[in-house]
Amino acid sequence: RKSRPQGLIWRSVMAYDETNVFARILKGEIPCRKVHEDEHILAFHDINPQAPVHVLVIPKGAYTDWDDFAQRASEAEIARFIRGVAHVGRLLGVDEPGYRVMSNKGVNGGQEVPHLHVHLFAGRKLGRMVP
Ligand code: IU
Repeated sequence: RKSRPQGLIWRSVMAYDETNVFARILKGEIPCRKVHEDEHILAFHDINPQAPVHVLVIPKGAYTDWDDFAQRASEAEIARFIRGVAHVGRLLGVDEPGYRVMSNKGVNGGQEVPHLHVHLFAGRKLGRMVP
């Protein structure tokens, strides 16, 4: 029985679905309400907001989820993404009195779109998260 390609190669070839809706937004095939864009990230309003401010921030790189990103992205990419999310919070003017950042991973995390995204919720005092 042939052994399966291992680790990074297998993941990078097999994991990412290039037809997912956020890939199509990145390619400009589907419109979005853009908040911020640079070479590395895109931020846009969630189509179904769960708070007065509900923005999604995505890296432009082809990463399926938080774990894929942690495993394959360079430290520079990871740093840029985290700084990008915080930058978007300041652009939106919600860094004070604050916001919540969340990323769902996989079936049990409730992830619906298989391109890494961070939800930024703000605009009111948020309740405790009840799993
Ligand atoms: P999740 O973490 O994968 O469950 O979040 C996906 C989010 O993407 C969810 O909040 C949707 O409302 C949002 N979304 C969107 O903004 N635009 C779309 O075309 C689709 C989903 I499909």
